[in-house]
Order: sequence, then structure tokens, then C-alpha cells
Amino acid sequence: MRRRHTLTRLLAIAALGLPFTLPAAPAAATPATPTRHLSDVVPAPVETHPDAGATFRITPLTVIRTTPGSTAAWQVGRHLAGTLRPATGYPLPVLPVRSTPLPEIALLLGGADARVGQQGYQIDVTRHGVTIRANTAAGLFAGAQTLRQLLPAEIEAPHRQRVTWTVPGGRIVDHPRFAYRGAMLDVARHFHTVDEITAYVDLLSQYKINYLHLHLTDDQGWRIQIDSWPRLTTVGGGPGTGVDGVGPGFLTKADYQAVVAYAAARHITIIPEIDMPGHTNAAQSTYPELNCDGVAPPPRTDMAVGYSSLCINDELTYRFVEDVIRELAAITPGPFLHIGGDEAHATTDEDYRTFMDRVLPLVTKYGKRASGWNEVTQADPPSDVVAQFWGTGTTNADLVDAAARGNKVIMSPASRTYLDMKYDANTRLGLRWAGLIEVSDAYGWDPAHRVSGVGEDAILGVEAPLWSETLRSLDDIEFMAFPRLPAIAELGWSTEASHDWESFRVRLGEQAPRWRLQDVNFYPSPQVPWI
Ligand code: TNX
Repeated sequence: MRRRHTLTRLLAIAALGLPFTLPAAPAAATPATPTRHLSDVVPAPVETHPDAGATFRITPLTVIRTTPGSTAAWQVGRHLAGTLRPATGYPLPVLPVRSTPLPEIALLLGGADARVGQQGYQIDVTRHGVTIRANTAAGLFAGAQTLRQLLPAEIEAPHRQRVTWTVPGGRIVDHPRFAYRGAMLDVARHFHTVDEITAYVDLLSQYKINYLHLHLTDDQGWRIQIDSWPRLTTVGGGPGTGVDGVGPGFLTKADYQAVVAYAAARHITIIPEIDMPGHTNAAQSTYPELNCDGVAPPPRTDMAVGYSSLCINDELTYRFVEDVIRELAAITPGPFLHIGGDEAHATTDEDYRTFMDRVLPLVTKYGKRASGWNEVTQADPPSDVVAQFWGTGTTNADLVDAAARGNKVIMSPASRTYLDMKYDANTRLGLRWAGLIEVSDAYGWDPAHRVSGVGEDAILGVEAPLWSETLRSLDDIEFMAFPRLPAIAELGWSTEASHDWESFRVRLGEQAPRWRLQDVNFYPSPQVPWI
């Protein structure tokens, strides 16, 4: 309250054009972190033009100014203020106005370098202020994440008195290589709460991830409320569900919508996945009529895959699937709905094709674009269907054929992007079927040269899946995702030409103070020079 009063007074004085004095600078202004450079950012920006003489310093007088009339720009400003206020202790009011006489961080729609496109941004740092320009609020948000990394780590009271909030001078022009940069969280094998999912969203958004794919159903558990089939969650997400019988848990529709809204405010789109026609034991053990013999199999809490299948030639199956897709599409504002399709070893090839021929049009009927694991390409899907490649190899004839027909591909090669693989033989958590994945393995590949015949033009982007057979808590999620998630984020955003392990490992090591302050339980890989 007192702060706001002071600022109102200062603004009033400034508006009158009267001289005013700056509140005294904090005593002993020793930076807690070394001086930063414009290129000390993950993912690496496209272009940086440092100007050594133009450092900007945030002070108690600094305001955040956003394009007047744009709620979306104002919301980006509010989010930035929400991260910088506790760190600096400064009021940082967010003002949707044309100009102020005060030093400012301006978030402006329009006027950026033409190359920034729909997701990029331009930042100019002078002695008088920081200006972020973009064509969209998503671009402004991405620029704001870069700005956060150019500032000292977001330390909170009581230590912040020792920090000077300086931003290195110059210009950054930045835009992503791929439109889609995703992460996936499996909430079926072990349920993760709204608080855990949103905490993960916060971390993802700092690295310019713009999609979060939620794996909502599997053999062990069903984690999303469907009103027309209520026992899916009360039983299929009830006590004893999840690997090793740890449970229960599911997202009500209100929970799911809260996650969607929280993610949207950070420019992340949620993609819901209902895995089918395999990985369906939780549904089939709950509803006997979903089985060809009418007999419900027992619930399963082991880690086996490939044993369940919906009953392909029963009309009830398609009533069930349509109910689920209709209800899920209705609470999903994003464009995609993921229908799984992986490891359907208990479904014949012919039945798999029959199933996809029936189900893919249902996704379209409810206004969504279908995505599926790469097996979906075996069913020659329509060209708007997106295939998510998860193989460990470098060839896949069905995927190449689909790409040639125009299907877009998301690259999630398991031996590089699977965040549930162990780092080394001693990693307590995780699996190792796709290999051990150290940070250099997660970083050391190129999305457009992974599967021969599936090049840059066919690729929508990259995604890092995190399966949760061995994970219980947010600490577990963080340990597996950090620091490999930022590696995949950089492959999705930064240019192929900028790919450089030596540069990446140094920039990654510089993230550690942030993670410590944010309480991120990261794996201190020996490959990275942590500061
Ligand atoms: C394979 S990859 C799966 C999942 C498992 C994962 C464990 C894919 C599409 N299916 O069912 O959870 O391996 O790493």
C-alpha cells in the first residue's frame, strides 16, 4: 500500500513536469551474479547486437508500459511484473498508456523487425529503457522471458538488497525455428495434481515451450472427468490406480480448465491425449461392455504395455469414443486433440486401420485437429493429422510416406527426448529401454536430420515426453526434466547454425542460480559447468 502511494505521488509529480528525486539506491550494490551478456540466454537468440555503453537499470521508478487497448499485451506486462516485483521489491506498475516520462520497460505490439513473425520479438535496451516489440502477445511473452534471463536471477528478500537490476544494452532480434515446441506429462501412470502441473507450466514457459501435451489415460488409470461415463474417474482414477497401486487422482473438468487457463496465460496451449485403441485397460476394467467378451479385466498397476484393446467391431466402442472426444473437445480451446495410437499390439493391423478410419473423423467433427503417435501413419491418415515420432531408429517408411503426403511430424525420438530415461546407470528414477540420456545426448541431434526422408519442411516441431511410471512428486518431475528440457527447447527454437555444445553447456550452467532460487530439483550433470 505504502509503495503504491509513493508511486502515485511520483507519477503525479512527473505528469506535472516537476523535478523529482530518485529514491536512494540500495547500499552496497554488489551484483549477486556476474555481469550478463545479451547472448546469455537459453534458447539461444537468433541475433544479438550488444551495445556496451547502454546498460539499463531497473529502479523503484521504473514502470512497465504496454500498448494501449491491448488486454493481451497488458496481461504479459502483469506476468512480467509478477515475476520482477518480488525479486526487486519495486512497485513496477503496469500502465496501458501511450507514453510516460519515467524509465520504462515497454511491451509494444507492432513495429518489430519483419523477421520476428508470429512468435518472435525484438528487444532494444538503451540507458533509458527496455522496449520489447512483437506482432503478437505470444511474441511479447517470449521477449519477456528473454528479459528475465538478462536480469540477475530472481532472488527474493532479504538478499535482494545486494542486487543491481541491470540489463545489458543493445538489440536482440529473435524468432523460433519451429512453430511447435512441446513437453508431455504423463498423469496416468502416476497422477499429478493441478498444483504440480501448473508448477511445471511455469518452468516450461521460461524456455519458450508453447505446448503441453497431457497424457490423460492409460492402462493403469483414467485421469479426466467424462460426465457420460462417470466411473472412468471414480473407479478408473480411484484408489489403487497408478503404477504400484499408488493413487488415486483425476482432473475434474474444472481442474482441467484451470490448467488450460493457467497455461494460456503463459502462452502455452494444452493438448489432451486419450490413448486408444490400446493402453485402455483402466476404461475396460471399469466398464465390462467395452470388452468384446463383456467381461471386465482386472485393474492393472504393473508397467507392461501392449496387452489391451478396445473392441473394434462393436458400435458401443464408437459411442464411447465419441462421447469422450465430444466432452474433451468442448473444454479444450487449443487446436489439437491427441488420440494416442501407440503400441496397439493387441489390435490386428486391419482392426487398427478400421478404428482410425472411424475415430479420426470424430476429432474433426468436434472441431479439432488430430495428432497421434507415429503408428497412426500405418493407417494412411488424412494429411491434416500430425504424427509424433517416438522411435529410436533413423528410418521409418510409414512416416516418410505420410510426410510425402503432407502430414506434419513432431519429433520426439525416445533415445534423445524421453525425459523419463535415466541420465546414467546410477540415476535413481526413470527407465532405460531407450538408452541412457545425458545432457549432451539430449542436445546432440538435429530434428530435421533424424529420420531420413523427413526434413525441415515436414517438421512442425519437437516435444520432450515425460512418462511417469517411476515418478511420484514434483521433485521427481523436475529432476528428470532439468536440465534436459531446456536442451530440447533450444533445439526447437534456435537456428541449426547456432547449434554448439560448448556454448550451450555454458549458458545452461548459468541457469543454475535461477533454479536454486526457484527450488528446482535439477540433476547437476557433470557435463555442465554450473555456476
Ligand atoms: C513407451 S513411447 C510408451 C509409453 C511408456 C514409455 C516409457 C510411447 C508412445 N509409449 O507407454 O510409458 O515408453 O518410457
